[in-house]
Amino acid sequence: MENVLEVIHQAVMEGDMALTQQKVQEAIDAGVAPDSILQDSLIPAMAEVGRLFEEGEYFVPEMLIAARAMKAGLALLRPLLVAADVKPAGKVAAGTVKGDLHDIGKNLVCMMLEGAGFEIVDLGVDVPPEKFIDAVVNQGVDIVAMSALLTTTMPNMKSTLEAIKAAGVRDKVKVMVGGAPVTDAYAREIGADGYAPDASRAVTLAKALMAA
Ligand code: B1M
Repeated sequence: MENVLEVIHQAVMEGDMALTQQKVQEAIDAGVAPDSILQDSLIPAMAEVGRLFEEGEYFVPEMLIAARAMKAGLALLRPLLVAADVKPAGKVAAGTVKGDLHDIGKNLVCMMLEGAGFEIVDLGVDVPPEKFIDAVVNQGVDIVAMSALLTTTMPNMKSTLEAIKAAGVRDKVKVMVGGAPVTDAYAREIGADGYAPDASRAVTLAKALMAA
């Protein structure tokens, strides 16, 4: 059965959605533990994709199709993982801030985080501060992940952070930010807990924030 896990690993890396689904189903049917399919095949494959992206060997399209293949495999596993009560790596509420409709990068970040075992509450685009706060208060998320692609909407990261503070829940959640115009210096200036320049490093950051 080691072989089928290797095939799934390779299929995800190549972004072969159909083969990923077929082999994940085959592994399930053969009795491989869902947690093992996730931890020993899907997650390492996405980690490898992230590494290749950081090294400049993979680009956004390769990362996107790999993430889609991973998602397709995960869709078959999810009900089994829930039934087996496998704990996620953490729960993340992700959204593009108020006034901003760009979601390709945010979706990629969500997919990579999901690929790394995080549970995602995708708040979508044009997300007002109240929606982020609602996710912290009512959905028990560990991390708020804000994306912004416009210099004009970046300040809404600051106002969202201020609203989270004003709601008295800042100590309940870590806040990470990213998006093309966002910088590490800006993240520090507004009091976020971290900044990631791309989806792969968003995973590294989210893991570090969970460990902190
Ligand atoms: Co818009 N747009 N756009 N646009 N758009 C940009 C961002 C722009 C740079 C284009 C330009 O002028 N050169 C410019 C912004 C200029 C600025 O503010 N300085 C711009 C503009 C001006 C606009 C409009 C105002 C245009 C208009 O209507 N006059 C308008 C605004 C609408 C609004 O949001 N209110 C607008 C609209 C649109 C479309 C709807 C047409 C479309 C968005 C479709 C969609 O997302 N569903 C669009 C697109 C596609 C772009 C460009 C071409 C591509 C963005 C993208 O998807 N990149 C963009 C130009 C460019 O970037 N070259 C542009 C690919 C994506 C994978 O990268 O989103 O950077 P990115 O995400 C990366 C990292 O940034 C990071 O990880 C991702 C993957 O590695 N990351 C995070 C992102 N979020 C993160 C969160 C994290 C961590 C990492 O932690 C939480």
